[in-house]
Amino acid sequence: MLEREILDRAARRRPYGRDVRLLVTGGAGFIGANFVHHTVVQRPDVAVIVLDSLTYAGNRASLASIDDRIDFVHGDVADANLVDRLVRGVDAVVHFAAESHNDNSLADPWPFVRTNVVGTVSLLQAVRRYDVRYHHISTDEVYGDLPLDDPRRFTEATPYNPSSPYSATKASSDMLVRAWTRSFGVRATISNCSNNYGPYQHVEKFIPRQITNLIDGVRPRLYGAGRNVRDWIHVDDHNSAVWAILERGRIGQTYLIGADGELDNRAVVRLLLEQFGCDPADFDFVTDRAGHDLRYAIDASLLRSELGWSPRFGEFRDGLAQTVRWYRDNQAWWRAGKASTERNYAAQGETTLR
Ligand code: NAD
Ligand code: TDX
Repeated sequence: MLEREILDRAARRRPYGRDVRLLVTGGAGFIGANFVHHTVVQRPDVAVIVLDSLTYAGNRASLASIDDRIDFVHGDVADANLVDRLVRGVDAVVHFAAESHNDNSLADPWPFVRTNVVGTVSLLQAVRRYDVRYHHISTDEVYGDLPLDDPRRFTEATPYNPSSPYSATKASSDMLVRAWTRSFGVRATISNCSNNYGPYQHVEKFIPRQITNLIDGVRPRLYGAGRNVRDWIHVDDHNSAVWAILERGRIGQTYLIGADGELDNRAVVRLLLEQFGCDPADFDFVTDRAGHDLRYAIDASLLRSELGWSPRFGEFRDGLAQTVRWYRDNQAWWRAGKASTERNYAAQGETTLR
């Protein structure tokens, strides 16, 4: 559909006879695409407009099977005029769009500043102008990292202490949301989630990179000593939490999203090797990431107790097996980006250590 037509429809209220009009930024990316699929299936009362600039990380094919159920606008969240025209016609915005990969932010921070910081301001100005409900998607990385042997986990009260250019821009965007809420009364909520896994995740990220390596008979690659801990959550559990916050969250509140999924990277690789029937020692250590955060861990008590949310995916092993199946069954989706991703890693200086 022509962008003009979508804008016209967005400018009029509820042209489909549906109850809620929702603008989803970054809806062609990993979590955003899963959110749009989830919404189309679970919430037929919601009309979805996706705004996505289709960077290397955005993939139109992720939405192909529901194309007739959504409106898609190819555009930039930092384009304040476009954002203003779109926000004017909706009831709520969920802002997923971001430059999301730590390694890329170390190589070139500028796109991160533009999309994550300037893009957020452009949305905040528009939701302020039209008094539109806004939900901001963020990350646990804003809190920095925790020691390995430490009972503490991140809570909503943990001070911000970001390590990478990526997490510093996400922390900045959270601060901007808080400022617009306090100073201008914007009706916003924020969620900070831990590491997601599941279908449609770009092959640059840890789990899909190792799965697609294994499909191609290449050994998984662990940064440093592989001892870094991430707190894994299935993307569908992240998105059900986002819906709980959209519907029942307190305005101005931050909610941490996590599913008690702490594992070190070696353990994840061992589980993958097991699922491919390989020897558990069949992996390589490669150059560590600069400033590599040691451990993330989320305490999601507030989300659970106040909003009654709980994750549906119990066993990480099962969610991982489902994800492996998805990458085996959807090779056309990821093959196009695999070689260029690996060239990127090589150009960033990644070498095998032992
Ligand atoms: P992704 O990189 O897979 O997708 C990002 C999407 O945003 C892509 O479709 C891309 O084309 C789009 N985009 C980028 N710049 C844009 C711009 N200027 N204008 C419009 N669209 C643009 O990212 P993801 O992993 O799906 O992450 C989505 C959000 O969730 C991000 O805000 C990220 O910080 C946050 N988050 C991610 C994780 C995770 O584990 N992946 C965990 C917590 C929070
Ligand atoms: O090849 C690899 N080998 C490896 O050991 C890659 C790509 C990563 N790693 C390690 C680095 C991390 O310790 O695996 C862990 C996960 O790495 P990423 O997938 O790059 O995720 P991370 O840096 O933890 O950030 C992710 O979670 C928080 C998302 O990319 C962010 O967008 C989100 O905010």
